[in-house]
Amino acid sequence: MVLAPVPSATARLAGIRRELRAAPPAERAARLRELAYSIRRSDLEMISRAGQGHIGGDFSAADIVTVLYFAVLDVRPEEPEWAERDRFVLSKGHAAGILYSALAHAGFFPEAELTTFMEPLSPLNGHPNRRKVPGVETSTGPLGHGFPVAVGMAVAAKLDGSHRRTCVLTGDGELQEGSNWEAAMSASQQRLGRLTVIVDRNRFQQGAATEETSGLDPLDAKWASFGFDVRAVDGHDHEALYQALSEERSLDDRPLCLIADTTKGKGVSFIEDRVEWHHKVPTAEQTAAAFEELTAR
Ligand SMILES: Cc1ncc(C[n+]2csc(CCOP(=O)(O)OP(=O)(O)O)c2C)c(N)n1
Repeated sequence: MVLAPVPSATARLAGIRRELRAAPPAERAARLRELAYSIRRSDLEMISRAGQGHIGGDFSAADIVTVLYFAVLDVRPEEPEWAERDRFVLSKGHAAGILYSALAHAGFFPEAELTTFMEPLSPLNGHPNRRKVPGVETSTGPLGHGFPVAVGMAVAAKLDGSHRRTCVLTGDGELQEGSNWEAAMSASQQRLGRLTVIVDRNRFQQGAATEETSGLDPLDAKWASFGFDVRAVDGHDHEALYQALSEERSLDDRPLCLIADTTKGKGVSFIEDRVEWHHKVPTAEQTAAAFEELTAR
């Protein structure tokens, strides 16, 4: 099954991006917020229908992914392989649902396809597959793989002398995988100034808090010691995310790490900060209540 783009999606997305960039900050934030909550609602419906998914990590990443796709990344849904596109790698691949929802909202494929999430022949598997889903830059799922691949993409861009950006989203629990730190050393050694790693710092992993498992703090000092410029950002403040992700970076700057302070399950009161919602699936009643909360926000 091949997913086809929505007609005229490239022009539509470019138009939204242009408008958002030109808008006064309050208006930009309001529009991004509206989009992010619509993207969350679709994800909720997908997970509820499929009976599978990772709602906690999806919702903590929702605002970051929305700001990237609608205000920051230069991508063309009708030409997903356009060579000069900016790259986004979802290293925490279990959050596939929020990526699919964002890609569909951006027009990489019709939103109606989201109803097939997790069905046997659907391209929309539990982890993103670059051979099946347009817009997915690399297949992820095994934690600790996406960021190293993104570093390779940023090296390729630098060798090309290209200003295309590479952005990657990692989980904080994911950073317990040593491969990330090998990639970080390599990125700073090569001064990959157009590489941005965003850490979804929701302080939970599967089944426990990160600091109870294999603590990461002081995380900012760790990234700085690995040669990154480090910024803290509220991972649910759309304007703050937009500003942080729009910082001008040259090809030879140090790579950038944004530590995004997030809440796992953000947007639904009974899901927020509850460890069991890493991959718990809402009942019909919970889905209705969650949908209502996501609409009221
Ligand atoms: C190498 C590897 N080990 C284990 C898993 C199973 N797993 C999936 S999600 C997850 C927890 C990830 O935590 P974090 O990166 O903090 O993600 P978030 O809390 O943002 O969902 C684990 C252990 C995996 N996908 N890959």
